[in-house]
Amino acid sequence: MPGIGNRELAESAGFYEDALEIYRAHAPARDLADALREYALLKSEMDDLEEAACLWYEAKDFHEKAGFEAGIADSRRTSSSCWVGNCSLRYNGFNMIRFSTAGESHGEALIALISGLPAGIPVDLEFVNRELWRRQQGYGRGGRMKIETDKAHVLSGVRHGKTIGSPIAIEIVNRDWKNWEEKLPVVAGDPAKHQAVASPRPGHADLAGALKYNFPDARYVLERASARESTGRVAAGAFAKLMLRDLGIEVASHVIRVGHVELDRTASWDEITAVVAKDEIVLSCVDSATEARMKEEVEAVSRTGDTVGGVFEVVVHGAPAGLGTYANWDERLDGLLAWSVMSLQAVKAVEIGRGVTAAESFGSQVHDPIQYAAKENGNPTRFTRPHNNAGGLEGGVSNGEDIVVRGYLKPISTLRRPLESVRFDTREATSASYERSDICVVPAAGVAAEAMVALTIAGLAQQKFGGDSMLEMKRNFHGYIEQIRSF
Ligand code: EPS
Repeated sequence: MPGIGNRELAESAGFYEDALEIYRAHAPARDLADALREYALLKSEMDDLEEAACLWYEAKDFHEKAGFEAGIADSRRTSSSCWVGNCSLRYNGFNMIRFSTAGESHGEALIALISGLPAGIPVDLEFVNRELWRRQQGYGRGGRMKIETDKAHVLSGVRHGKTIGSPIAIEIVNRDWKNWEEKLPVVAGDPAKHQAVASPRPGHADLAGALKYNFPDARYVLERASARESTGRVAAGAFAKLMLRDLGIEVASHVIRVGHVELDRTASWDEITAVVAKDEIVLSCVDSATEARMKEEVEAVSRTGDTVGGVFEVVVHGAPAGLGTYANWDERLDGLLAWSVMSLQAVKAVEIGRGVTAAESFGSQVHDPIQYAAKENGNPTRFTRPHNNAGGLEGGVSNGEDIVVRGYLKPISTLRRPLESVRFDTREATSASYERSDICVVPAAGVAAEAMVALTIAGLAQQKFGGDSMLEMKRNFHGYIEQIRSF
């Protein structure tokens, strides 16, 4: 290999690159590793810490191949320090992912706008549309889902199959709009054709919304409060999932309760992903016998004109320790997750890990003992836990275990056998309004919650690892992973 000597650094770098090409093709692993280390030193001298870290990292791999223990440890440590140096220069606490949605349930379309994602995320539109399809599924969905085939029409921010760092605007057309154009026009239209929601439904936003916005009836309230809005969240969340997937982090959900029927065991990650991969979704329970009983529960309430709620569980697999922080109350991961899942329509409680059972148990039964798995040759691997009652976070910080968030859904508030209510116009006692709705939405709500969790985790990943491009983010991310591995 050419030495640094008196040559210009940049010229030397050129020589190293040429030489490395030949070494990669012909040299034994140990020699190539040594060459990579030399070049990494030169790159550090040139202040190109990112590249230096990559070279040290590669050197470590070849030292591993050559079985050179001292080299592995040295390269690993040096790679980490290069990364850390680099991350601290790049860190930008305000570099969060932002998203918002617009659209009414029976308007022309739903809109999702997401910005702050790095450039270079491979965009798989089939995946995005499958997520939208998953949100429409489940036993107990209403007639609307037979009308709609939700599809993402990407208007901006994606070119040639990748994100370009610009805001991404997505439109999802409401097919039902053709039935509502005259009932809900943008212009004044014919008042005789408007369709008022004359008496508020207990449990819905109808009454509080009408009072707040000074509407004569609850039509406009229903239009925006409807869970149809979660379509936009799922579209935005699919992009967050695509970014996370590029970092090796996956988000999935399953159903653990419908009404009185509960899954009485924990589900493995493989079981949950198998449920997510299904082409026919019933109630998204990992256990088929329990799912059959859940279905009977939905059938029973359907017969009596009632509705039923339940519990879904979202799991984040592959997230590193260190997302979120205990340092400030509004940066704690548990708080952020609770906020994002609780903001979904019909969610009335959020549980992190086994938070509910923890409240009625002793500390010795709840907390997850800490163990350490070392390889036979003494190389570090990772801290491990025999169980995960904490749900993958302690003190508001992810701890490297699966992050587990449960959402508790109230039953849908539109009842075919309506509860007592009052007419908006005359204040006379009457039954609550009824119009087409669902009987059970627990699997669909789980999909929407996956989106919210993915957006939260992706936002924290963007904040921690930064990066305008995926290349940059991945370097920072893998450097941090290496730092944790060699902790
Ligand atoms: C929903 C679409 C809605 C409802 C449901 C969710 O369609 P429509 O009102 O036309 O039947 O099925 O909305 C509610 C549960 C609610 O409370 O508003 C959807 O796309 O998820």
